Amino acid sequence: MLYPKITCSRYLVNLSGVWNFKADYEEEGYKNLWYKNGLKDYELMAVPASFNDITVDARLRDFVGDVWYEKKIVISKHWQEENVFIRVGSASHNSKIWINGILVKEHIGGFLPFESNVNNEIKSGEENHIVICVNNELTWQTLPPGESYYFEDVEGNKKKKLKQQHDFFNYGGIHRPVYLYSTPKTYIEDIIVKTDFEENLGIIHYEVIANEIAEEIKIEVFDEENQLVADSIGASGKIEINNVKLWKPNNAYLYEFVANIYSNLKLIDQYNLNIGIRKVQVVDGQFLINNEPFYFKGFGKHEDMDVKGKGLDDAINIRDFNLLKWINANSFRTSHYPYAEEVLDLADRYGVVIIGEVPAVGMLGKAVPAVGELDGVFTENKINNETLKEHIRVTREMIARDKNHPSVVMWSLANEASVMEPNAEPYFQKLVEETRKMDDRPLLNVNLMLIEPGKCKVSKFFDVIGLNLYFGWYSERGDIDSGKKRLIKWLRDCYKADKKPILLAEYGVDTVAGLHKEPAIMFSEEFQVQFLKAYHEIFDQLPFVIGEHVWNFADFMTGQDIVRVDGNKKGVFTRQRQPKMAAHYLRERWGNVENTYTKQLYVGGEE
Ligand code: GCB
Repeated sequence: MLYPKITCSRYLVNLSGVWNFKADYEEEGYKNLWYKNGLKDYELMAVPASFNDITVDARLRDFVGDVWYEKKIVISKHWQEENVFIRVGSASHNSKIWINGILVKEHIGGFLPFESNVNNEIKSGEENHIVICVNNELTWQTLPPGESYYFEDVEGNKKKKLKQQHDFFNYGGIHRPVYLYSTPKTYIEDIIVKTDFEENLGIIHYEVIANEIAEEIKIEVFDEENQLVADSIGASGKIEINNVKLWKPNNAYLYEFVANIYSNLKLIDQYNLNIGIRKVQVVDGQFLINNEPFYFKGFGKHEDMDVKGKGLDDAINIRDFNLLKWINANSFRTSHYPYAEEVLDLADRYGVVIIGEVPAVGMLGKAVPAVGELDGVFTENKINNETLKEHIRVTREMIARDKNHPSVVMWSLANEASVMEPNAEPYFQKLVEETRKMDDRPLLNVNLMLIEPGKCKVSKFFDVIGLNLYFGWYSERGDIDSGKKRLIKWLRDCYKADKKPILLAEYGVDTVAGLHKEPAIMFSEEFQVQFLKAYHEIFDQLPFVIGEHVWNFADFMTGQDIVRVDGNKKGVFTRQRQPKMAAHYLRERWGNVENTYTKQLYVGGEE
């Protein structure tokens, strides 16, 4: 799915801003036809933003159910001749859109875009009534899974609540921009670009998909100086670029790929895409970018901030990329869901390597942070065949959206699923099989520390194993030394069992900014530094460890719980994006660890 943009043949209207808004506390919206009759007694709401932290009303912050958004807009009469689409960047989690009282789109899933052609429903040159209903409930058949239920207090009052296993606040609302955009009647629906190179020759395999057979399709490729470096005719083909400049981690080079559709020698539609030429492989236990080993230095992140929650914010996003550069990081995982396309555009430009994750988080018999025995969830009425279908569908949506981003080097198909269960094996086998048909990037599965070495039933299907390890924090609490001993044994045992390169996908500790203790204790800034240093001493001894992603880039909001003080405080930066002591330590370490860091060459099963 192409991101909407203005080109010589397309136009768009950004509907971000202030919308009418109403939370449906009494569950009356559908009954009273709000989508047709409009909202009465509404309040004002920002789009894009989560609705939860905008007001001072705890009932709205914790609301579970339908919220309604409404906007009235006149569109140009010139759009009569065009195709018109409405497109929502994302809304959490399930949405419906009505134009002038007519349902035009339903979408399940909170982190990916959805759109609909509205030629028949929209009135050019007149006022249009747009209503979007967003529901923030989850089930065992959604990604992420969860369960809503009615809680009854001692007086018999009922309230809808959500039970979730994942450790971040279940923000709801329209999180990414809403656009109305136009295309010509014959238009480019999609572009697929795959790149490679041989010595100095860059290679682009492309496919341009139009909604109807186009007479002529012409491709032009421009370099960063806006010079035409190659062109081609036809809906698909191979383009070669001499003296290619590769897209490299921390050193991005982007070409502009321009697709043009002609009819009777007249340009009908044009779409331009930034592309990077690079190659990714996992070979002999190494992660290779452009045939060079790549060592991941960076973080698991969240889309999360004060007031806006998960609402797209360019200022925060650019600040984050500046901080990543400052701290000498080269990568991050979009834990635990696909981030905004605007974020991936920045990653392409800053040369930050991305692991794109589907929202398969919390496929677990306990809420995170989980300790003790886990109940089975790969069962008939929990994670079942319907969930698998949804998992495949969402993965397909993510790949369809993100496939052309050079920054995205790997897909993460799950975080902390209950993969020691026998039923997890056929589930993941099928998921991986289907995903490999969609794209050829390496695949990652991320395991929690309750899955003991050798107990993961699904590692064999994946290219890289991610581990989330917190010894010295969730176990050996406060005892970094003992945690470190367990860590090295654990990593060696995991490698022996699975023989796959290991990415430390999460390790870290909650740290209250400004809390200093000598000797260090849990939650102090000193403890965070000592913990990270101890882990790095181990990683540096193990050649099969191909990267380190600290949990987390910044403090983030979670549900209320006795183990969370105003959210999760494992950030190396505060929620306001200021450094803790550990940020200075990481900056120094990562300044000395090359992107191509390898510890020693090894073959097959040996370290
Ligand atoms: C994990 C989860 C992450 C949590 C983190 C923690 O393993 O993947 O979502 O936030 O632990 O801080 O407990």
